[in-house]
Amino acid sequence: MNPKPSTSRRRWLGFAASLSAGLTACKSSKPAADAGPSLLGKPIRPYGERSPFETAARTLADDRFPETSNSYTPLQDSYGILTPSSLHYERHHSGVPSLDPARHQLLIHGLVDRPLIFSLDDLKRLPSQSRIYFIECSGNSNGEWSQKSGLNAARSHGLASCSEWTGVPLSLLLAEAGIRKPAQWLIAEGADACKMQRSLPLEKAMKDTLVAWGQNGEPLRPEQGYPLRLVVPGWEGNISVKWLRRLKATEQPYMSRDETSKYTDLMTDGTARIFTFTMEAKSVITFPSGGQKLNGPGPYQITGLAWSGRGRIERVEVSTDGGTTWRAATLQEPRLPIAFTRFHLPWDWNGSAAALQSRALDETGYLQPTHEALIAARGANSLYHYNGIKTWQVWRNGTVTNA
Ligand SMILES: Nc1nc2c(c(=O)[nH]1)N[C@H]1C(S)=C(S)[C@@H](COP(=O)(O)O)O[C@H]1N2
Ligand SMILES: [Mo]
Repeated sequence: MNPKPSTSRRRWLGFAASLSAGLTACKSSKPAADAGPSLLGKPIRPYGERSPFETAARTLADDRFPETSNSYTPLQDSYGILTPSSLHYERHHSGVPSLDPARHQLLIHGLVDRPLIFSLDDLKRLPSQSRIYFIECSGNSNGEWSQKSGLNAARSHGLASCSEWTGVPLSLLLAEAGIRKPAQWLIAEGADACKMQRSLPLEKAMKDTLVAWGQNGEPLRPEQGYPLRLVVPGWEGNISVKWLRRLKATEQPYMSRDETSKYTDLMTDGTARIFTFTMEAKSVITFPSGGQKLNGPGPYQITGLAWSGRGRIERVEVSTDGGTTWRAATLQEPRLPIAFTRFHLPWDWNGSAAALQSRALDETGYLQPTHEALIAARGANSLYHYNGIKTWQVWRNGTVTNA
């Protein structure tokens, strides 16, 4: 054996020593009055809550009208690939309606052989499926167009979350109703005050769209569309209509507010891209990320999330020198298509300033672009569909800021 431990090994030993010193300090300085193993603990309870020591929460957008606003998932505090339902980001155009599942119905009509009305009970008698998908608002990271977006990963990337959704494939309901020629679109409508409407191409409706009532093993949260929502995998969040009450088969799209004046991308030549549904490959480092602090040089695990609306994440590379050199990160299995993928990379921080970046490649060969490449392709008028490479700046004192 090498009699002289390497510097990095010595650093590890120092790290471990300070860790155990910390643990001892914790024990003696903070005797928890009600937590001793010999004392009787709290009684059983019907619905679980997290430890009172945990405080991660959604950040509410600073808005005068919280009913038409949004909240961000604290990605910087996340583990694994699933977002707890209580922390799933929210985006509401007219608040969260209170709907009685016993009275809620879904109407399918328009160019169909048999107009149908389904109650929740009717739907639940059909063969259901559970699938893990991310949902991302196309407005996520919109501040990054000017590189002025939020201080932390919630603010910059937290309009994206990943849940297991349970429901029935929309194709099954459409087969029951019998789509008539020349229908090419479905108009989906929500039961909230704005009656949100989006036009969904029939092809996507038949391919993998779910009519979902379950989220992470229990009913949808009211904020996520209770009791029924569309989940349109990999497409901009806006089309996953919540509080779903109606689907109308039509020949043409409706050109509703949310697909004309909103959710379109204004190009530099004055034209607008429209029906830009797919959320393209994107990634963000969640540790170390803005607002966090590194406790001195030494070994760390860089970690983050990558996702693509086009399918599986194939590779994630991480740079600690602002994109000059890249190293392949380890991808956590299972890598599910159209779901968050967790990546890790060990990093021995030498204490000097570092610019951390990640870039994702999906199974179609699409590589997440740099900020500059995205601006060159789309201009800077866009509000939606920002997926450029994100930089976090680590300073010599260990603080991490948005760059
Ligand atoms: N009925 C209805 N559906 C809706 C919305 C809405 O305001 N009303 N917001 C849309 C937008 S813009 C997004 S990004 C997603 C957000 O879903 P979440 O709140 O479950 O994260 O729902 C979409 N579906
Ligand atoms: Mo959205």
